Parts: sequence; C-alpha cells; structure tokens
Amino acid sequence: MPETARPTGKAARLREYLTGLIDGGLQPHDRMPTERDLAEQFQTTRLTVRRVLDQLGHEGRLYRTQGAGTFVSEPRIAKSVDLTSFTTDMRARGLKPGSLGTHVECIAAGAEVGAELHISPRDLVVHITRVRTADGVPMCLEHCYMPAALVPGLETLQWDGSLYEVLSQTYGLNVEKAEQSIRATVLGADDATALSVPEFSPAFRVQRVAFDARGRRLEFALSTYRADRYSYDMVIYRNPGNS
Ligand code: 16G
Repeated sequence: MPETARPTGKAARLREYLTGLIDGGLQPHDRMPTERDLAEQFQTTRLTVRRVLDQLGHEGRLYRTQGAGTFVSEPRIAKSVDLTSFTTDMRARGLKPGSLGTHVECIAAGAEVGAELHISPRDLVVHITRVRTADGVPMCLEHCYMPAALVPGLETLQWDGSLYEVLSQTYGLNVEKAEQSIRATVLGADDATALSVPEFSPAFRVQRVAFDARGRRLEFALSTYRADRYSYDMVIYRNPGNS
C-alpha cells in the first residue's frame, strides 16, 4: 500500500469527521456525503477532500464508484481468513467433529517448541496428540503444545472434544490471533496409517502459533491435513492502492 502523509489542519478534521461517520451510524455500502458538500462544510478545496477520501480508500474503509459516489466498505477484519478451531471448522461444513487416540502428556518444551512459545527449553508444556475426525473419518493429525504454566492440570483433566472450548471455559484463555504457515508434504508410514491413507499420500502441514488478546503465546500446533479431503478457502481483496 503506498504511504500517504497524514493530513493536518482542515484535512485532519475532515478525516476525523469521516471516520466518525464510518464507525458511527453508517452501514457498509451506505453513501458518504459528496465531495462538494464536504468541501463546503469544511471550507476547503475539493482537492483536499479528494485526498482524504483517497487515503481512506487506500485503507480499505471507503470505495468509490465512478459517477455514483463514495461508499462505506465492508469491514475487512470479519472478512479475512477466519481463525477457527477444528470443531468450528467441521461444524461449519455440516460435519460432526471427533478425536481418536488422544494422548496428553506434560514434558519439557525442548529447543524448537520453547523457541516458538518464547519459553525456556526446560519449561514444561502440555503436549496433546490426536487424530481429528469428521463424521468419523480421519482428517487431520494434530500435535499441540501449550505452556503448562498457563493450563495447570490440563493433562489430568477429563475432557474430550474442543481444546479451544476447554481453554476458554476452564482457563479463561481465548485465542484471538494466530501466525500460520502452510506447506505441502507427503505422509510417512505412521502418519499415513493414523490418517487411514496409503503411505506417501499428499498432505498440508500447518504450523500455528496462537496468541491471546494480551499477546501471550498460548499454543504451538502442528496439524497435518489429508490433502484429498481438505482445502484452504479464503476471501481476498484487491488493494485499492494497486491497479
Ligand atoms: C485447529 C488448529 C489447532 C487447534 C485446534 C483446536 C489449525 C491449523 N490448527 O486444528 O491449532 O489446536 O484447531 O481445535 O487450524 P478444537 O478446539 O476443535 O480442539
């Protein structure tokens, strides 16, 4: 996105007024006041008004339609790739989520997991391994690691189902953001058996670090999805700053 200087003076007041309209009463696709009305109201030039509108356009808050005017954009955050749990993902597809072979242990983080969770390799983590199923069919193999200090007693708790629900309901921990990387892989013999597919079948390997609203690292997870049963769908937007 091109950097545009922040407006000052009248432009700053105009910007404040417009963001107030967007955040206040107006709904997505509602029409904004015209350039001419804004120029009159703020006793400034139409060029200044256009610059402010352009900037809000670059930020994805407004869009312009030739000849029709300027309108409020849909909020982007809700439209980007959603952060979901396996359970909500499957329910959204009309499938019944389940788990097989759940194994929970409390172990030292070690170098890799410690680095991802920003804790010492000697600190304890709760490690959960499970095969996640949809309508009973194995879909994904998961390894999740959480700092044991954040989830005391999780390894002895009787639970089955959604980890994120347990984190929220038992520990008051809510995942708000995750950093993820996705890459292609093929399944080795053990993983292939766990997922009921032939050895060397294709899969997605997703690595996630999940954070709460305070920015604490709650989870490091490695999820291996069967490529024949899973797809990554996303809504993508044209950046108004690019042609
Ligand atoms: C997803 C997450 C995984 C998380 C799990 C919780 C990805 C790539 N991974 O599988 O990190 O532990 O959901 O699901 O999305 P649950 O609440 O159904 O147990």
